Amino acid sequence: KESPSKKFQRQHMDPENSASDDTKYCDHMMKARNMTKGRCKPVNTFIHEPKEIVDAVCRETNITCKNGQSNCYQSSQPMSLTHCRQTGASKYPNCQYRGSDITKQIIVACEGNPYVPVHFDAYV
Ligand code: UM3
Repeated sequence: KESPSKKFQRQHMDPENSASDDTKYCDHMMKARNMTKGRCKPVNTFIHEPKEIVDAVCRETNITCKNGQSNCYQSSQPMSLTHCRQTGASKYPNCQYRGSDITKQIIVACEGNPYVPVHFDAYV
């Protein structure tokens, strides 16, 4: 079975690509990373930074997650992100997305040993 950290990497990590204005990025990536199976995942953020940099956020400032859990962490540095959001006209199985390239601090939830990101909570 896929571990929570592998799931985070599949859904949120894309260090190879830099944020681009390619309007097809989200349509392609949401499908390639298996987030359009069974339903269209409505919102998902990809992080264009090295894994070591993103893993290290688990050692930064501890904050409360949106769901009230206490294991969230906010990056001190802004990161290169592509935020994908399903379009209003998009209907499963034809999942369509709009992408926004942004540079923002991220908030992730961390778990396990090693203590690594398992959920993308927000950007600020
Ligand atoms: N999500 C993002 N970016 C946002 C907000 C939410 O990727 O700015 C994702 C995280 C959650 C899901 O999936 O939407 C529901 O909140 P995850 O726990 O698998 O990371």
